[in-house]
Amino acid sequence: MSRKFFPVFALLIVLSMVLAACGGSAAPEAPAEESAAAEEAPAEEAVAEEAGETEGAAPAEGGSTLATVQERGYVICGGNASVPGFGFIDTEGNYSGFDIDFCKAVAAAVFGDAEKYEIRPLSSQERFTALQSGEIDTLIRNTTWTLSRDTDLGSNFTATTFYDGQGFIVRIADGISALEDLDGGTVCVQTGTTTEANLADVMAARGISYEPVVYEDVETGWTTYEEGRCDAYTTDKSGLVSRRTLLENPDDHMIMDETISKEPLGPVVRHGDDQWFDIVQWTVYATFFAEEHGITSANIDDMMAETQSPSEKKFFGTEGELGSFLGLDANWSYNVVSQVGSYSEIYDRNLGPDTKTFIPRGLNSLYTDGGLLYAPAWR
Ligand SMILES: N[C@@H](CCC(=O)N[C@@H](CS)C(=O)NCC(=O)O)C(=O)O
Repeated sequence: MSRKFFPVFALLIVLSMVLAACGGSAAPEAPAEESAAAEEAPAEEAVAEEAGETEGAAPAEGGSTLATVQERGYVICGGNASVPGFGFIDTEGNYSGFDIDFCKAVAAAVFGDAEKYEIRPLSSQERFTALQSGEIDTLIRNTTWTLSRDTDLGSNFTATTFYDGQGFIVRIADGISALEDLDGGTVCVQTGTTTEANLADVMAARGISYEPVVYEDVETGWTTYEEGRCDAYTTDKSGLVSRRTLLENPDDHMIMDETISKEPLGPVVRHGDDQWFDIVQWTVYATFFAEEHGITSANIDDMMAETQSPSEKKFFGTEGELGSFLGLDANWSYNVVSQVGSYSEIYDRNLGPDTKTFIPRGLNSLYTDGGLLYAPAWR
């Protein structure tokens, strides 16, 4: 089962789109730094209102998310619906993407069935409130690990699945190739993101004057850029590669070389539930381990039958009791890889050379290939 939509959230999204449209969200607003802080703080009343009102909601703080998820029969991930390659909903209501696959991996680890998941589409602003209220079990949606989110916002970042950085897309015809060329210009940026504050910091540090064109709704932002009402659009480079594919003439736009920040993206859980944190984190590591060991969804049964490696035996669950330490079945990681794949399979399926959203692996390569991906010891 892949449960696709949730009426209350659908309503919230429609409402926010209506508000964004009515409120002319493309108009410049408060200085980026202030509004970023305001957007990111979880609205306490909203959290209180939402907590407990959702059927099968996970415990907002403490308690066993695993028990709640098992009782409910599926895992609920907060996802993105508008970033192809990472999290995207098609016209038939089906989700796909790199982040969606990691939600499926968690479902495979917990249930032995990668289809036992539901995606709740969340905007940048909604995501932390949804996590805090127990509305979702895990947030898997191009979310950057920052100190304040990891502490003050009550979130715990598990393993990073995608090392990213913030960039800029511009119209080639405008001849902009460096940040300095944006002096006196306008830059489209979405609220509730790290993007907004990074932009303000870097422009101030480099003495570049610009006008932020701040919007709430992602579609409004891209329309604003496409209509030429801002000179550049800034977000994570992954988001730029992804959304460029949706522009009317992608070839008219280029992503500048400049990378102005570190944006480590990965699944997030609530404070107060170490077991659930471990499950989500080690699910990601299972995909790294599989790539490190050359295990794929295609060869996993042969590898399991033939391996003499102690750590691979533990990985397959044919030796040891590692699964029970997580509260899962012995073959949990076998289920992750056989049903969803190794990290490289997940990456290539969504972001590989044969996709429209091709992004070279770069930092997202194994440590043995010069990247940052590294699974801790399987024992
Ligand atoms: N990684 C950054 C930015 C993530 C982000 O939300 N990016 C925007 C721009 S592509 C997005 O996904 N918007 C989709 C939406 O709000 O529906 C963060 O965690 O704040």
